Parts: sequence; structure tokens; C-alpha cells
Amino acid sequence: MLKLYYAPGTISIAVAIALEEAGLAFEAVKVDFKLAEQTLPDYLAINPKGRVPALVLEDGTILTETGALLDYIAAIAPSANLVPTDPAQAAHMRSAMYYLASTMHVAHAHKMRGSRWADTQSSFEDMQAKVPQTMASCATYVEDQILHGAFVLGDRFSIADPYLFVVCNWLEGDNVKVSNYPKIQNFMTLMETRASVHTIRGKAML
Ligand SMILES: N[C@@H](CCC(=O)N[C@@H](CS)C(=O)NCC(=O)O)C(=O)O
Repeated sequence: MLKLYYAPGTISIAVAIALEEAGLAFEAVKVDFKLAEQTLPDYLAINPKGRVPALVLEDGTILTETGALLDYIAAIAPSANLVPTDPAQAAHMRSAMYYLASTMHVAHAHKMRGSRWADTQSSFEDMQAKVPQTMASCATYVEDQILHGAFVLGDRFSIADPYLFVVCNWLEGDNVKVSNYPKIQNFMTLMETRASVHTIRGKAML
């Protein structure tokens, strides 16, 4: 069985939602951030980057990086139809995913993970203070350019949606009011109606 290393509320939950959407059974293994388990040798042997998610396949292969895991899930569960065949649609889907990975997730990380980029307390404070502004401008980009309708691809659900859902779930905590972004608000409400999200909430993963 697939094994997903996750921490509640983190980007790893996009992978858990996608596994549910794909109807794939998986064992969820919690990495306790309060105990800094992601920094300990046992976990670093699984993912030397010290991050979640990590997905262990039945043959022992270990995959990391949210976007790659989402694509893998879609590839092994083709009947779930999680990636469009149209090249332009697929490119928009991946453009959203790359934006989330390279820009919006990184903007959010400046709140708690400043030590990745700096060493002094005043630098951490500067980075934290900037987060509401950078996340608001990311939300504007999502609202205007990424959501082509109810979902990233308009009417059609794809692997970009659980990714976007988890990242937008951080907005309120980053002092960005979702109610200022009607398309994001509608998207978040719609995602909450999905069985996959109910299941993941039921497991206290989100
Ligand atoms: N690019 C990676 C980023 C993964 C990542 O940064 N995960 C965070 C949780 S949202 C993490 O594990 N942080 C632990 C740490 O920084 O110590 C991906 O998308 O999989």
C-alpha cells in the first residue's frame, strides 16, 4: 500500500485529498512538527529535505515534491480523470501548480520559516510583517488569473484544485480575508463539499 508522510494542515494534505479523489488506499504516517520529527535522522532517511510530503510506493521508491506526487497519483489512477488531455488545459493546470510551489507557498513560509533565508531576529520580523501583503497579492493573482471558473480549469476538477485549496486554507491565518476574493471564497466552499475533503477532515489531517 502507498504510504504518505504528512503533517496536519501542511501542503502534504493536498496529496491526501488527491489520493482520496483517485480512490487509492494509503497509509497516512504523521510527522510530528511539534517534536521536530522532520529534522530527525529517521525522517531524513525518507526525505533528506526534511519536508512533507513524502510518498513511499509499494516497491519502496520514495517520491517527494507535492506537484510530482499529484501528477503521479493522476497517472496511476487514469479513470479518476485528474489531468486533462488538452495540452493548453494541462499547461494552465501546471502553471497554477508551479506558481503555488514557487511563489505562494514560499510567501507563506516567510511567516514561520525565516531561518531558511536569514539569521537575525529583525530579519525574521521583517519577513513576518510582509506576509499579509505578499499573500494578499498572491490571492489577487489566484482570483484574477488562476481560477478560470469554479475550479482552476473552470468546471473541471484537476490535481491543481487540492493544491490550491490547501494553500488558500492558509490565507486567514496570514491575515488575508478570503471574503475579499469572491472566486476564492466560492472555490473554498465548493471544495468543502467534496467527499475527499470530508474524509480528510474526519481524519483530523486538515
Ligand atoms: N516544495 C515542497 C515544499 C514542502 C514543504 O515545505 N513542506 C513544509 C510543510 S507545508 C514542511 O515540511 N516544512 C517543514 C520544515 O520546514 O521544517 C513541496 O511542495 O513538496
